[in-house]
Amino acid sequence: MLLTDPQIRQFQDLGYAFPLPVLEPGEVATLRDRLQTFEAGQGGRLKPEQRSKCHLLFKWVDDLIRDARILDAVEQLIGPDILCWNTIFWIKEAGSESFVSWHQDTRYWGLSSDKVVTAWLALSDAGINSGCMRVMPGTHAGDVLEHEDRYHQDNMLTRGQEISGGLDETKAVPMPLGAGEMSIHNYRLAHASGPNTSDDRRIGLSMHFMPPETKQIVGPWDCAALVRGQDDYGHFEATPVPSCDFDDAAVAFHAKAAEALRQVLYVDAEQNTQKV
Ligand SMILES: O=C(O)CCC(=O)C(=O)O
Repeated sequence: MLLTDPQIRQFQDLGYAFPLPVLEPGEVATLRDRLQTFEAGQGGRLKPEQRSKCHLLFKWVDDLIRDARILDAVEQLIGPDILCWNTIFWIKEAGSESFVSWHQDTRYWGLSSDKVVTAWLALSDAGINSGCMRVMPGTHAGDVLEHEDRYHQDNMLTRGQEISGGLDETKAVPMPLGAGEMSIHNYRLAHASGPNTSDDRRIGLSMHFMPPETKQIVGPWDCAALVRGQDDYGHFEATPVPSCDFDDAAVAFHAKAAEALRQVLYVDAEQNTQKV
């Protein structure tokens, strides 16, 4: 799937593009079923430590980060050599108060590049009433804003980090998606999302792509999957490609990768809220 010229221009000027059709209805239903069968099998929802770097746990997520329908669009934005740094499930249960405060990911991920791109794929409908993402157009081109840690049990972010100076919410743009559609945004773009007042779960999978010249500048070690082209830099250890869901070698690697991620996300934090 290729972005049109106006979509590329909008991404460059405003920091985002949506909705981009990716999966057919039958494919979304199959993937949602695989997730929910797994959840039922372990007796409940995903555990916090299963949310991040989840391409190392679920083979079908690893397949998604290599899917040409996603990567063709990403390549148009960051070039032919592409690493996937992280994958995160964002699940808001039906009627849940879960929310995400206004934040810029640049502030917390320890990545040196301005070109990191988030692709957010909807595995259920993600409309306004289910708490779809909202973005603040153009903020990707400005400074990294001051954030405060405002720990809150319903905030899905590790520290409840929130941009401290008031943002003008009247300028926010909601990005509603149907199941199988995706949005793309620059990780410096300020974004947030509200509670899910619908009677269905809102299931999102974010995939974070970057060019290989990127460095991890907060943590001592990090890893990423080479999903297209080549990595001439070697700043990130290559993650193993799982051969099946919960492949032993990939699960062992996941434990190390998730711990390294926690060290970056919680660096200097007052609380470890165990949300990842
Ligand atoms: O799923 C959400 O509502 C927020 C996701 C998010 O913050 C992200 O993908 O960076």
